[in-house]
Amino acid sequence: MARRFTVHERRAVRDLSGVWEFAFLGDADPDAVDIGRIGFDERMAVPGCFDAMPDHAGERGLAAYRLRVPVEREGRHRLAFDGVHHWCRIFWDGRPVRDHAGGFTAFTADVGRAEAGTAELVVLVDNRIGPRSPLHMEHFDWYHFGGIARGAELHRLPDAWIEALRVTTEDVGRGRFSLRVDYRSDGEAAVPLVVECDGRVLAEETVALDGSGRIERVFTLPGAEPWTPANPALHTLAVRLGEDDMRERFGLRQVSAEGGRIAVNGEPLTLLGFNRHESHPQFGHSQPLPLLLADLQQIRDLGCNFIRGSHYPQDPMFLDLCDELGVCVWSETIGWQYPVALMREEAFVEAQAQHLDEMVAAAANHPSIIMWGVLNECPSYEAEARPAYERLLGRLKELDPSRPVTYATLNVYDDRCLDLADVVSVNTYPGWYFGGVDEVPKELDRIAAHLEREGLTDKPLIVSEIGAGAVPGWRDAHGGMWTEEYQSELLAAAIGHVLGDRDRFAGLAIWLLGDFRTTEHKEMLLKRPRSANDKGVVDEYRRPKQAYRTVRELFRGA
Ligand code: ADA
Repeated sequence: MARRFTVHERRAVRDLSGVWEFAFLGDADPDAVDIGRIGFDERMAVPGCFDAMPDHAGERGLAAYRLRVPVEREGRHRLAFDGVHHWCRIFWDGRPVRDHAGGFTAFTADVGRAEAGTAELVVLVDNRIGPRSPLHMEHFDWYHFGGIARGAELHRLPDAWIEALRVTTEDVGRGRFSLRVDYRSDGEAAVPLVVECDGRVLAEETVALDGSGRIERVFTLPGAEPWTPANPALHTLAVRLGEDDMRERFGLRQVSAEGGRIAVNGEPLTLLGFNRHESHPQFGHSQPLPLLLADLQQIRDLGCNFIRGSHYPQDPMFLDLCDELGVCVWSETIGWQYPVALMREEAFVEAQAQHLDEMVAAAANHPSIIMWGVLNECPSYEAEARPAYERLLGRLKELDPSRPVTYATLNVYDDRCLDLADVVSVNTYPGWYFGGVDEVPKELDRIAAHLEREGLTDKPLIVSEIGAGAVPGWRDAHGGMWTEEYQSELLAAAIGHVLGDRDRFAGLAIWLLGDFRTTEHKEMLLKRPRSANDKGVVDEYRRPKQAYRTVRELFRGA
């Protein structure tokens, strides 16, 4: 996985990014494709989204990517992909090795023992909305781009190898943290384990690898600086197990959500920020480094301390940069108003659970992630949807008891699942889908009063979406809906109200940082001029609108 540090120094890792051979197969059924007969007469960038490129803009169908991969030495090999949209089947030397559904999360594909020489890697990628990728639906309010959108690597694994490292802060003041090393090995063996933190040896021992696949240790870093948004101190852990190694960066920090406040290391925070989509007219869901940095420069310039990753897990490099810059992140699974009938289906909930597992596995060590979320605006107001919420929020708690969990509710007044969340997060559009700007403070007060009546004041309340559309450059004397003036006025009202009552409002994530392309679904398109959700304070090319200055002044003065 492309990170801000070298993850493996000893393990042989080959970066597969570059220009691959490509063919667009259109309406083909992946089960019927003979990969030996594909004419790869095009070229495509990896990482990249093929349907954001001029030759295939807006096309849906099956695509094939091919790369000839040098294999330096014979041995056990594994492919690692950081995100492929939305469904793929991977072939190694003509042999199918894995299918994967759902973009935005990392997964691996074991290819077994490979001979030295050149292997042929073919990836069939399907960007059609359909049963192969049940997590994506056409009515969602964003355009689902397709392709090998994030990085890809080939790893050679020794006889015993590290699957994952998990670092959990146990006691910030004493610099105590626990480390879990998940490993796999071909057989039982006694191998050296060396753990270093910031170049200091914390453990050097011989461990007997058994069937448990897990080594657990607790360490202290006396006097180590904790991670806070103001001083995001990071520590680098290097673990060597036998012939293999892995590094991870972490921060000493604990998060709590009690007494109506979110606190990092005991310091209550008012979360101020935006929802952020990973979308760009030229790159789709692929996020080139300069783009990630541009977003973060604007996030910092705007005075934000918070980003909600709407509505799917964000790029690992973005999270690394948030760790470094002290930006708190809400990381959530993919979702957008799934119908209740779907949420009752076992196969669907299972697909969500697998995606959730992948999200946590890839991102659990980021100190910037201060809460996990699921299922944006799904029917949490329907009794039949509750089992899905129970299962998914419960799964998050099981995988990571150290972070609060939440979900953005579409209808707080009838919600039936708020007791399952640690943080109550409310999406609301006063002044846009109902009422005028004067409705903003009234609605926010109504929400707070409702939660008080329900006895839910111990749970911090976040306004997880609020905003107004503004067609870039559209200004007029009336200052009505779709103008930059109106958006600016509405956001000022929302921010003013939240900041004026920090005892009741623990945070605000404005909808939206940057405009993005929406779905082709007619019902949605008719509400989206320029085919874009244009509630951003910058447009899709990150050019600031009038509201940018307004928000910047208010957030910076907070
Ligand atoms: C919802 C949804 C967002 C977006 C927004 C809007 O709250 O969660 O993804 O669609 O509405 O712009 O209407």
